[in-house]
Amino acid sequence: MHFMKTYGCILTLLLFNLSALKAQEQDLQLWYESPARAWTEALPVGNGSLGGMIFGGIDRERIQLNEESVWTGHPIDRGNPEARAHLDSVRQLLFAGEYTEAERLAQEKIMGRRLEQGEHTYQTLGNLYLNFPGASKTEDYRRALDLSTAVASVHYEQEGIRYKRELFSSYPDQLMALNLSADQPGALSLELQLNRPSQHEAVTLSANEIVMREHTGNGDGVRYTARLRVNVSGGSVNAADSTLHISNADEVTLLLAAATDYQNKNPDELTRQRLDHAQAFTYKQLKQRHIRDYQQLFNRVSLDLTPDRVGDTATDRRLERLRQEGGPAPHLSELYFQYGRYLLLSSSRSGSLPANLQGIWAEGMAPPWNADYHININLQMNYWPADLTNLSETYGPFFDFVEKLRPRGRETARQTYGSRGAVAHHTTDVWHFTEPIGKTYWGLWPMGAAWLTMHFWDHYQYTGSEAFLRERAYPQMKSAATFFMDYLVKDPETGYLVTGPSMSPENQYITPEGKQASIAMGPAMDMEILHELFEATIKASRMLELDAAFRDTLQQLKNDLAPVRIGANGTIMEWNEDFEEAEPGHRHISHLYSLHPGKAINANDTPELFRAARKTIDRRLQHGGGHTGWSRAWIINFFARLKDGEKARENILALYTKSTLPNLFDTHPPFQIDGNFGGTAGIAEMLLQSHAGYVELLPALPKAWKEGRVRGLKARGNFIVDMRWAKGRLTEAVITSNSGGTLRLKTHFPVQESDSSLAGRGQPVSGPGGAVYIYELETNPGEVITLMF
Ligand code: FUC
Repeated sequence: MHFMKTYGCILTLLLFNLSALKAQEQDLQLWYESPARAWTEALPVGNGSLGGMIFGGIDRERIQLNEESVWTGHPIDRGNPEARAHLDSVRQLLFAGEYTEAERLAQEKIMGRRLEQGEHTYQTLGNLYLNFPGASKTEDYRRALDLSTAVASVHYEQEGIRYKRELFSSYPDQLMALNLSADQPGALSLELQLNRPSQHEAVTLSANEIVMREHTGNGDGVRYTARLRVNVSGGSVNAADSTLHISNADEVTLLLAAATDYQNKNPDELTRQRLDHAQAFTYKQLKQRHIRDYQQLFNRVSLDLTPDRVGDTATDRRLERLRQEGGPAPHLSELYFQYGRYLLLSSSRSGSLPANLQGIWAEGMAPPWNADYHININLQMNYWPADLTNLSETYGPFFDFVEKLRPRGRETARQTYGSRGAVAHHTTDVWHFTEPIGKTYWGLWPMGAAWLTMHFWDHYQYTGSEAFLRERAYPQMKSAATFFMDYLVKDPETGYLVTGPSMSPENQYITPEGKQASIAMGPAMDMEILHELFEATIKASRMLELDAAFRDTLQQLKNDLAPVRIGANGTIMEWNEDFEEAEPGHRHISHLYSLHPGKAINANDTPELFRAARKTIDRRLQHGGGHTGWSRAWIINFFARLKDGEKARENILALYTKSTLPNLFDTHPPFQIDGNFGGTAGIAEMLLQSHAGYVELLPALPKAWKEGRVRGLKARGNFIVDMRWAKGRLTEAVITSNSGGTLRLKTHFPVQESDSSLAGRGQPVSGPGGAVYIYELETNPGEVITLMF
């Protein structure tokens, strides 16, 4: 074995940092040769809460604006007061095989109130328009988003003058900045307007400000203020007819702040304070402050999958070419991966709401699904890359939000099920509702909170923060597990404990009478989530030395939980009876929860289920599965966990060619951001996995990525992993142990012998001779371990 500690840091620097920086400067740009014609061609900027989409128009620039808490509505009770009284009857009907009758009764008596589309919804903040009167023919146009700085830009030439616009949304200064400049003095003349498609906005003008205010939802929603301040050098500014006119300026900087009263703060004051504070800085300083803040997080990870660089092809053309000609497109994977990290940083910073179905970017007054928080896959998927791609800080808003569901969740548990603990169903919104709403075949699924809870445990595993475990993860886990202690029932036929009435999101099955039904007792996904939730909660309570009696009860219940089973066709049974799916190619592949994001289905512990999982995906795909962006992204993660790099890559290409818009937003269709985040996580899972008790290096490397390096991915146990490979073979890994502790390492290549002082600390558990090598060694906090293969 060859554990080389010496020079670890220097090597890391040489091998990873320099090349990574070079790659980032050159290639981490989305760029286009013409202005955006549609919103899905515009480029997004964001600071977690304040977002903009820049179109780059020549005679008219449009920056479409969002503020994450611009929501209509208010908290309302959406539950069905009759639910609890009818719960048992629905269960009995399901146990008796009266599926459609059970469904009818549940629909009538259990389901709560669904609001009309758009009643409580996220909405656009409005638009900032810049009109350039008399604009003439343009040359040398380029519109770009640089992921290495989080600055969008537009460059062009007109009548021999070169013009430039730059846009970014700053987290440290909580504002958006748009700077316009030209290479000749006095060349900038434009008109500015701020408006909103509601047409209920009130716009006021002063010498250098436009302020827009509104009580959204016609008075049922948040109040917002958007405040735009103009700074010009040279030229003049005049206000007239709700427009600011700027004439013959040398340079123009527009600063925009926006806020709402969602958190009971005064948006007028907040926006004024932010802009006043920014007056202390020049545009250049604001930009530097933004870039410094962004790069501290973004630069932790670099990915280089190809020695051949992309050359000079615009992003939309590259996508188009890939669609027509196919191809390995490894560089597109670098870009897509880093774009996912960019989007997470831009839609989820601490102190804000979590990324919604569209992150923070939504164009109109009634975005699809209200751009809310669906919690039967979508919100969860948004956070798959958070720890893995070393952006643990972006998780803050997610945990805050899930904790805020708890009081309502306790009320719903009591009212609907007569249970203690907290529950949430398939979706929620900024008003934190948790009741089952709408149709049974998507709404009657009491597992939302339980699944969200698993993220707390996972985050603890990645970060090793005992304070997080004690103060946040464990109380959340206890509350979720407590609900199921009261709620689970015994299946009279098998004696196992099952959930229900529930369903397998959002699929239906064929009843023995040939009818379609959705609700069932003990669907596979529910049981998989519960096995893992109970196991984690038991472990956590033991680690924290808390709640011994509670732990024992949980252990007994866990022993009695219905197991996951394989059906007659060799796939994992989606329901507790071997039903046929109404939609065998359904986009949700819920019964593989324990393959990903869960961990119980893996080659070591459950080889039969592992093989059946493969068949399950194949069956879904044979029947047209993966047709939505997020579904495709999940499939990439599944194949990564099945250690099938070729299949993972095949599905990555399908994601790019079938479910990606010109601005690289994922499309369901329509635009939905989960696929971006799921795809990003999938790429990382192909390179590094740590769910099964060890850190596995290059578990699913496809042939097309035969040369490459990655720096900065995070593994559970708080290890930071850098790797380099050539000809499809791992050559070097540098692992930084942030918290110390046991490193169990799994590789497909043996570590070479060496005379290093670390030699002898690791033991190959299997091999040589076998295809897999497992090393186990104790690490100290901060220790850097360099391994040559
Ligand atoms: C889930 C999915 C849909 C869609 C919606 C927002 O319910 O089943 O496909 O992504 O969320």
